Amino acid sequence: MKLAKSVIQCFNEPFDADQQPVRISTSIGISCFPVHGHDLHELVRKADVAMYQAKTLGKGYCLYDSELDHHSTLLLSLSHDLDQGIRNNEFLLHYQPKVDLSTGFVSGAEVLSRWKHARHQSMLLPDTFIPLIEQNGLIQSLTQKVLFIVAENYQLWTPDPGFQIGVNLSAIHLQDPELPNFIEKLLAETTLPASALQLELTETAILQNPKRAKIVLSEICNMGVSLAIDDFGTGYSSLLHLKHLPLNEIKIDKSFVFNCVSNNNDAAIIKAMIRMAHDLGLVVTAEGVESQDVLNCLADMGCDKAQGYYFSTPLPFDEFKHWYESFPQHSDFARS
Ligand code: G
Ligand code: G
Ligand code: MN
Repeated sequence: MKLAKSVIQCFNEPFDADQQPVRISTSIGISCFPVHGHDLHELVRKADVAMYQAKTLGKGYCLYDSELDHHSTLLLSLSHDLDQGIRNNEFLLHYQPKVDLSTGFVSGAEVLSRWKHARHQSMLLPDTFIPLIEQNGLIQSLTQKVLFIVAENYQLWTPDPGFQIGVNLSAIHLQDPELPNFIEKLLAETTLPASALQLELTETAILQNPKRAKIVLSEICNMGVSLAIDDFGTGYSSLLHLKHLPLNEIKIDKSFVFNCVSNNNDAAIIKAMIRMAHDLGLVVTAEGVESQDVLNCLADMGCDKAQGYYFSTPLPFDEFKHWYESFPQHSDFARS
Protein backbone atom coordinates (compact mmCIF):
# COMPACT_ATOMS: atom_id res chain seq x y z
CA MET A 1 0.00 0.00 0.00
CA LYS A 2 2.87 2.32 0.89
CA LEU A 3 4.47 1.59 -2.47
CA ALA A 4 1.17 2.25 -4.28
CA LYS A 5 0.83 5.59 -2.53
CA SER A 6 4.33 6.66 -3.46
CA VAL A 7 3.86 5.61 -7.12
CA ILE A 8 0.67 7.71 -7.24
CA GLN A 9 2.53 10.57 -5.59
CA CYS A 10 5.17 10.46 -8.39
CA PHE A 11 2.48 10.94 -11.03
CA ASN A 12 0.81 13.82 -9.20
CA GLU A 13 3.37 16.22 -10.64
CA PRO A 14 3.04 17.08 -14.35
CA PHE A 15 6.04 16.03 -16.48
CA ASP A 16 7.40 17.27 -19.79
CA ALA A 17 6.69 15.40 -23.00
CA ASP A 18 7.93 17.16 -26.10
CA GLN A 19 8.05 20.40 -24.11
CA GLN A 20 4.37 20.08 -23.22
CA PRO A 21 3.40 19.63 -19.58
CA VAL A 22 1.49 16.36 -19.31
CA ARG A 23 -0.54 15.23 -16.32
CA ILE A 24 -1.82 11.67 -16.06
CA SER A 25 -3.97 10.03 -13.45
CA THR A 26 -2.99 6.69 -11.99
CA SER A 27 -5.04 3.70 -10.86
CA ILE A 28 -3.34 0.73 -9.24
CA GLY A 29 -4.76 -2.73 -8.60
CA ILE A 30 -3.05 -4.96 -6.06
CA SER A 31 -3.12 -8.75 -5.67
CA CYS A 32 -0.98 -10.77 -3.24
CA PHE A 33 0.77 -14.11 -3.48
CA PRO A 34 -0.35 -16.67 -2.30
CA VAL A 35 -3.80 -15.54 -1.00
CA HIS A 36 -5.03 -14.31 -4.39
CA GLY A 37 -3.31 -16.83 -6.64
CA HIS A 38 -0.37 -19.14 -7.18
CA ASP A 39 0.73 -18.18 -10.68
CA LEU A 40 1.48 -15.01 -12.58
CA HIS A 41 -1.59 -15.25 -14.82
CA GLU A 42 -4.00 -15.52 -11.89
CA LEU A 43 -2.30 -12.72 -9.93
CA VAL A 44 -2.29 -10.31 -12.90
CA ARG A 45 -5.93 -11.06 -13.70
CA LYS A 46 -6.93 -10.28 -10.12
CA ALA A 47 -4.79 -7.14 -10.01
CA ASP A 48 -6.63 -6.07 -13.18
CA VAL A 49 -10.04 -6.51 -11.50
CA ALA A 50 -8.80 -4.42 -8.54
CA MET A 51 -7.40 -1.78 -10.91
CA TYR A 52 -10.78 -1.33 -12.60
CA GLN A 53 -12.39 -0.99 -9.19
CA ALA A 54 -9.84 1.69 -8.26
CA LYS A 55 -10.65 3.51 -11.52
CA THR A 56 -14.41 3.29 -10.99
CA LEU A 57 -14.20 4.56 -7.42
CA GLY A 58 -11.54 7.16 -8.27
CA LYS A 59 -9.63 5.77 -5.29
CA GLY A 60 -6.11 5.65 -6.71
CA TYR A 61 -5.40 2.09 -5.57
CA CYS A 62 -7.45 -0.92 -4.53
CA LEU A 63 -6.70 -4.37 -3.09
CA TYR A 64 -8.29 -7.40 -4.82
CA ASP A 65 -11.51 -8.61 -3.20
CA SER A 66 -13.38 -11.73 -4.34
CA GLU A 67 -16.74 -9.92 -4.08
CA LEU A 68 -15.55 -7.44 -6.67
CA ASP A 69 -14.58 -10.29 -8.92
CA HIS A 70 -18.02 -11.80 -8.81
CA HIS A 71 -19.43 -8.36 -9.62
CA SER A 72 -17.00 -7.72 -12.46
CA THR A 73 -17.71 -11.14 -14.02
CA LEU A 74 -21.40 -10.25 -13.98
CA LEU A 75 -20.69 -6.86 -15.58
CA LEU A 76 -18.51 -8.45 -18.23
CA SER A 77 -21.24 -10.91 -19.15
CA LEU A 78 -23.83 -8.11 -19.25
CA SER A 79 -21.54 -6.06 -21.52
CA HIS A 80 -21.68 -8.86 -24.08
CA ASP A 81 -25.48 -8.80 -24.07
CA LEU A 82 -26.04 -5.05 -24.39
CA ASP A 83 -26.13 -4.71 -28.13
CA GLN A 84 -28.51 -7.60 -28.57
CA GLY A 85 -30.60 -6.35 -25.64
CA ILE A 86 -31.13 -3.00 -27.34
CA ARG A 87 -31.95 -4.63 -30.69
CA ASN A 88 -34.38 -7.11 -29.06
CA ASN A 89 -36.21 -4.37 -27.18
CA GLU A 90 -35.28 -5.74 -23.77
CA PHE A 91 -35.02 -2.17 -22.45
CA LEU A 92 -38.32 -0.92 -21.05
CA LEU A 93 -39.46 2.44 -19.75
CA HIS A 94 -41.00 3.15 -16.38
CA TYR A 95 -42.85 6.44 -15.89
CA GLN A 96 -42.76 8.43 -12.65
CA PRO A 97 -45.27 11.29 -12.32
CA LYS A 98 -44.54 14.91 -11.45
CA VAL A 99 -47.23 16.96 -9.73
CA ASP A 100 -47.70 20.74 -10.04
CA LEU A 101 -48.02 22.12 -6.51
CA SER A 102 -50.01 25.19 -7.47
CA THR A 103 -52.76 23.34 -9.37
CA GLY A 104 -52.52 19.82 -7.90
CA PHE A 105 -52.44 18.45 -11.46
CA VAL A 106 -50.07 15.84 -12.82
CA SER A 107 -47.92 18.00 -15.06
CA GLY A 108 -45.53 15.44 -16.44
CA ALA A 109 -43.51 12.29 -15.90
CA GLU A 110 -39.90 11.18 -15.99
CA VAL A 111 -39.05 8.04 -17.92
CA LEU A 112 -36.52 5.70 -16.32
CA SER A 113 -35.00 2.79 -18.24
CA ARG A 114 -35.12 -0.79 -17.00
CA TRP A 115 -33.48 -3.86 -18.55
CA LYS A 116 -35.59 -7.01 -18.71
CA HIS A 117 -32.62 -9.26 -19.43
CA ALA A 118 -33.49 -12.60 -20.98
CA ARG A 119 -31.46 -14.59 -18.40
CA HIS A 120 -31.99 -12.51 -15.26
CA GLN A 121 -35.14 -12.81 -13.21
CA SER A 122 -35.28 -9.36 -11.72
CA MET A 123 -35.34 -6.18 -13.75
CA LEU A 124 -31.85 -4.62 -14.00
CA LEU A 125 -31.60 -0.99 -12.90
CA PRO A 126 -29.88 1.91 -14.71
CA ASP A 127 -27.19 2.36 -12.05
CA THR A 128 -25.88 -1.06 -13.17
CA PHE A 129 -26.31 -0.85 -16.93
CA ILE A 130 -25.99 2.85 -17.90
CA PRO A 131 -22.23 2.98 -17.09
CA LEU A 132 -21.76 -0.24 -19.12
CA ILE A 133 -23.72 1.17 -22.04
CA GLU A 134 -21.64 4.34 -21.91
CA GLN A 135 -18.34 2.43 -21.76
CA ASN A 136 -19.40 0.29 -24.73
CA GLY A 137 -20.30 3.24 -26.92
CA LEU A 138 -23.98 2.28 -27.07
CA ILE A 139 -25.62 5.16 -25.20
CA GLN A 140 -26.68 6.88 -28.44
CA SER A 141 -28.53 3.71 -29.51
CA LEU A 142 -30.25 3.45 -26.13
CA THR A 143 -31.31 7.10 -26.01
CA GLN A 144 -32.67 6.92 -29.55
CA LYS A 145 -34.63 3.82 -28.58
CA VAL A 146 -35.94 5.56 -25.43
CA LEU A 147 -37.05 8.65 -27.38
CA PHE A 148 -38.67 6.46 -29.97
CA ILE A 149 -40.65 4.50 -27.34
CA VAL A 150 -41.72 7.77 -25.67
CA ALA A 151 -43.10 8.99 -29.02
CA GLU A 152 -44.77 5.64 -29.70
CA ASN A 153 -46.41 5.56 -26.25
CA TYR A 154 -47.58 9.15 -26.68
CA GLN A 155 -49.87 8.00 -29.50
CA LEU A 156 -51.59 5.61 -27.10
CA TRP A 157 -53.04 8.20 -24.75
CA THR A 158 -54.03 11.82 -24.52
CA PRO A 159 -52.38 13.60 -21.63
CA ASP A 160 -53.55 17.13 -20.88
CA PRO A 161 -51.96 19.98 -22.83
CA GLY A 162 -48.70 21.06 -21.24
CA PHE A 163 -47.86 17.54 -20.05
CA GLN A 164 -44.09 16.99 -20.31
CA ILE A 165 -42.17 13.73 -20.52
CA GLY A 166 -38.62 13.90 -19.14
CA VAL A 167 -35.88 11.78 -20.72
CA ASN A 168 -32.45 11.45 -19.07
CA LEU A 169 -29.39 12.15 -21.20
CA SER A 170 -25.76 11.19 -20.53
CA ALA A 171 -22.82 13.59 -20.73
CA ILE A 172 -21.71 12.01 -24.02
CA HIS A 173 -24.80 13.39 -25.78
CA LEU A 174 -23.56 16.92 -25.36
CA GLN A 175 -20.61 16.11 -27.63
CA ASP A 176 -22.90 14.49 -30.18
CA PRO A 177 -24.07 16.68 -33.09
CA GLU A 178 -26.30 13.79 -34.21
CA LEU A 179 -28.65 14.17 -31.22
CA PRO A 180 -30.37 17.40 -32.40
CA ASN A 181 -30.79 15.85 -35.88
CA PHE A 182 -32.31 12.72 -34.41
CA ILE A 183 -34.74 14.74 -32.26
CA GLU A 184 -35.74 16.96 -35.16
CA LYS A 185 -36.50 13.90 -37.29
CA LEU A 186 -38.40 12.20 -34.46
CA LEU A 187 -40.60 15.28 -33.92
CA ALA A 188 -41.25 15.55 -37.66
CA GLU A 189 -42.16 11.90 -38.09
CA THR A 190 -44.25 11.24 -34.97
CA THR A 191 -47.17 12.90 -33.21
CA LEU A 192 -45.02 13.84 -30.20
CA PRO A 193 -45.10 17.64 -29.88
CA ALA A 194 -41.77 19.32 -29.05
CA SER A 195 -43.47 20.99 -26.07
CA ALA A 196 -44.23 17.56 -24.57
CA LEU A 197 -40.56 16.60 -24.43
CA GLN A 198 -38.10 17.57 -21.71
CA LEU A 199 -34.47 16.46 -21.60
CA GLU A 200 -32.67 16.09 -18.25
CA LEU A 201 -28.94 16.64 -17.87
CA THR A 202 -26.68 16.87 -14.86
CA GLU A 203 -24.59 19.97 -14.07
CA THR A 204 -21.46 17.83 -14.23
CA ALA A 205 -22.32 16.74 -17.77
CA ILE A 206 -22.77 20.33 -18.92
CA LEU A 207 -19.66 21.64 -17.21
CA GLN A 208 -17.43 19.03 -18.86
CA ASN A 209 -17.53 21.18 -21.99
CA PRO A 210 -19.81 24.20 -21.52
CA LYS A 211 -19.12 25.66 -24.98
CA ARG A 212 -20.03 22.47 -26.82
CA ALA A 213 -23.01 21.95 -24.48
CA LYS A 214 -24.32 25.40 -25.31
CA ILE A 215 -24.31 24.65 -29.05
CA VAL A 216 -26.15 21.33 -28.72
CA LEU A 217 -28.60 22.62 -26.10
CA SER A 218 -29.42 25.76 -28.09
CA GLU A 219 -30.26 23.68 -31.15
CA ILE A 220 -32.55 21.48 -29.08
CA CYS A 221 -34.12 24.45 -27.30
CA ASN A 222 -34.85 26.15 -30.64
CA MET A 223 -37.04 23.18 -31.57
CA GLY A 224 -39.26 23.94 -28.56
CA VAL A 225 -37.98 21.07 -26.38
CA SER A 226 -37.59 21.90 -22.67
CA LEU A 227 -34.30 21.38 -20.79
CA ALA A 228 -33.86 20.54 -17.09
CA ILE A 229 -30.85 20.23 -14.81
CA ASP A 230 -31.06 16.93 -12.95
CA ASP A 231 -29.72 16.14 -9.44
CA PHE A 232 -29.30 19.87 -8.89
CA GLY A 233 -27.03 20.75 -5.97
CA THR A 234 -24.74 17.72 -6.24
CA GLY A 235 -22.50 19.02 -9.02
CA TYR A 236 -20.52 21.65 -7.11
CA SER A 237 -21.59 24.33 -9.56
CA SER A 238 -23.86 27.26 -9.11
CA LEU A 239 -26.79 28.51 -11.12
CA LEU A 240 -24.62 31.46 -12.09
CA HIS A 241 -22.45 29.13 -14.18
CA LEU A 242 -25.53 27.87 -15.93
CA LYS A 243 -27.38 31.13 -16.54
CA HIS A 244 -25.98 31.50 -20.08
CA LEU A 245 -27.56 28.22 -21.15
CA PRO A 246 -31.11 27.87 -22.51
CA LEU A 247 -32.49 26.03 -19.47
CA ASN A 248 -36.12 25.83 -18.29
CA GLU A 249 -36.04 23.91 -15.05
CA ILE A 250 -33.94 22.60 -12.16
CA LYS A 251 -34.65 19.36 -10.36
CA ILE A 252 -33.43 19.56 -6.77
CA ASP A 253 -31.57 16.40 -5.82
CA LYS A 254 -33.40 14.08 -3.47
CA SER A 255 -30.57 14.16 -0.91
CA PHE A 256 -31.63 17.71 0.06
CA VAL A 257 -35.32 16.88 -0.01
CA PHE A 258 -35.47 13.74 2.19
CA ASN A 259 -34.85 15.60 5.49
CA CYS A 260 -35.96 19.12 4.65
CA VAL A 261 -38.60 19.08 7.41
CA SER A 262 -36.18 18.23 10.24
CA ASN A 263 -32.87 19.55 8.90
CA ASN A 264 -32.65 23.34 8.88
CA ASN A 265 -29.56 23.35 6.67
CA ASP A 266 -31.26 21.31 3.95
CA ALA A 267 -34.31 23.58 4.15
CA ALA A 268 -32.14 26.69 3.89
CA ILE A 269 -30.32 25.31 0.84
CA ILE A 270 -33.61 24.41 -0.86
CA LYS A 271 -35.01 27.87 -0.13
CA ALA A 272 -31.93 29.53 -1.63
CA MET A 273 -32.07 27.29 -4.71
CA ILE A 274 -35.74 28.08 -5.26
CA ARG A 275 -35.21 31.82 -4.89
CA MET A 276 -32.26 31.91 -7.23
CA ALA A 277 -33.93 29.65 -9.80
CA HIS A 278 -37.06 31.81 -9.79
CA ASP A 279 -34.97 34.97 -10.20
CA LEU A 280 -33.48 33.36 -13.30
CA GLY A 281 -36.93 32.41 -14.61
CA LEU A 282 -36.55 28.68 -14.00
CA VAL A 283 -39.19 26.20 -12.83
CA VAL A 284 -38.24 24.15 -9.74
CA THR A 285 -39.05 20.47 -9.21
CA ALA A 286 -38.15 18.66 -5.99
CA GLU A 287 -37.22 14.99 -6.36
CA GLY A 288 -37.53 12.23 -3.77
CA VAL A 289 -40.73 13.47 -2.10
CA GLU A 290 -41.84 10.59 0.11
CA SER A 291 -44.32 12.15 2.58
CA GLN A 292 -47.09 14.69 2.99
CA ASP A 293 -44.93 16.63 5.50
CA VAL A 294 -42.13 17.08 3.00
CA LEU A 295 -44.64 18.03 0.33
CA ASN A 296 -46.19 20.72 2.57
CA CYS A 297 -42.76 22.05 3.50
CA LEU A 298 -41.80 22.34 -0.20
CA ALA A 299 -45.08 24.02 -1.06
CA ASP A 300 -44.48 26.56 1.72
CA MET A 301 -41.04 27.30 0.30
CA GLY A 302 -42.56 28.08 -3.11
CA CYS A 303 -41.41 24.95 -4.96
CA ASP A 304 -43.31 24.51 -8.24
CA LYS A 305 -43.43 20.75 -8.77
CA ALA A 306 -42.78 17.52 -6.87
CA GLN A 307 -41.83 13.99 -7.83
CA GLY A 308 -41.36 10.97 -5.57
CA TYR A 309 -42.72 7.83 -4.00
CA TYR A 310 -45.36 9.87 -2.13
CA PHE A 311 -47.21 10.12 -5.43
CA SER A 312 -45.92 7.01 -7.14
CA THR A 313 -42.87 4.86 -7.81
CA PRO A 314 -41.82 4.63 -11.47
CA LEU A 315 -44.45 2.44 -13.22
CA PRO A 316 -44.63 0.48 -16.50
CA PHE A 317 -46.45 2.55 -19.14
CA ASP A 318 -49.83 0.75 -18.90
CA GLU A 319 -49.90 1.07 -15.13
CA PHE A 320 -48.80 4.68 -15.31
CA LYS A 321 -51.55 5.49 -17.82
CA HIS A 322 -54.11 3.95 -15.49
CA TRP A 323 -52.63 5.83 -12.51
CA TYR A 324 -52.74 9.11 -14.45
CA GLU A 325 -56.32 8.63 -15.54
CA SER A 326 -57.52 7.86 -12.02
CA PHE A 327 -55.46 10.55 -10.23
CA PRO A 328 -57.85 13.08 -8.68
CA GLN A 329 -57.29 16.18 -10.82
CA HIS A 330 -58.24 18.58 -8.08
CA SER A 331 -56.45 20.82 -5.64
CA ASP A 332 -55.78 18.39 -2.74
CA PHE A 333 -52.08 18.91 -3.28
CA ALA A 334 -52.37 22.52 -4.28
CA ARG A 335 -50.65 25.28 -2.37
CA SER A 336 -53.78 27.32 -1.75
O1 G B 1 -34.40 4.62 -12.08
P1 G B 1 -33.55 4.94 -11.03
O2 G B 1 -34.58 4.25 -11.14
O3 G B 1 -32.75 3.84 -10.47
O4 G B 1 -32.50 5.70 -12.03
C1 G B 1 -31.17 5.83 -11.61
C2 G B 1 -30.41 6.80 -12.48
O5 G B 1 -30.32 6.33 -13.82
C3 G B 1 -31.01 8.18 -12.53
O6 G B 1 -29.99 9.07 -12.16
C4 G B 1 -31.37 8.40 -13.97
O7 G B 1 -31.02 9.72 -14.36
C5 G B 1 -30.54 7.38 -14.72
N1 G B 1 -31.29 6.89 -15.90
C6 G B 1 -32.46 6.22 -15.90
N2 G B 1 -32.88 5.94 -17.15
C7 G B 1 -31.93 6.49 -17.99
C8 G B 1 -31.79 6.56 -19.42
O8 G B 1 -32.62 6.10 -20.20
N3 G B 1 -30.68 7.19 -19.89
C9 G B 1 -29.73 7.74 -19.08
N4 G B 1 -28.67 8.33 -19.65
N5 G B 1 -29.83 7.71 -17.73
C10 G B 1 -30.92 7.07 -17.19
O1 G C 1 -31.06 11.04 -11.00
P1 G C 1 -32.49 10.94 -11.37
O2 G C 1 -33.22 12.08 -10.80
O3 G C 1 -32.77 10.77 -12.79
O4 G C 1 -32.98 9.68 -10.59
C1 G C 1 -34.25 9.31 -10.36
C2 G C 1 -34.03 8.18 -9.36
O5 G C 1 -34.67 8.48 -8.13
C3 G C 1 -34.56 6.87 -9.81
O6 G C 1 -33.66 5.90 -9.38
C4 G C 1 -35.86 6.74 -9.03
O7 G C 1 -36.24 5.40 -8.89
C5 G C 1 -35.45 7.39 -7.71
N1 G C 1 -36.58 7.95 -6.93
C6 G C 1 -37.66 8.58 -7.41
N2 G C 1 -38.48 9.00 -6.41
C7 G C 1 -37.88 8.63 -5.25
C8 G C 1 -38.25 8.78 -3.87
O8 G C 1 -39.27 9.34 -3.49
N3 G C 1 -37.37 8.26 -2.96
C9 G C 1 -36.22 7.64 -3.34
N4 G C 1 -35.45 7.14 -2.37
N5 G C 1 -35.85 7.48 -4.63
C10 G C 1 -36.66 7.96 -5.57
MN1 MN D 1 -33.62 12.32 -13.91
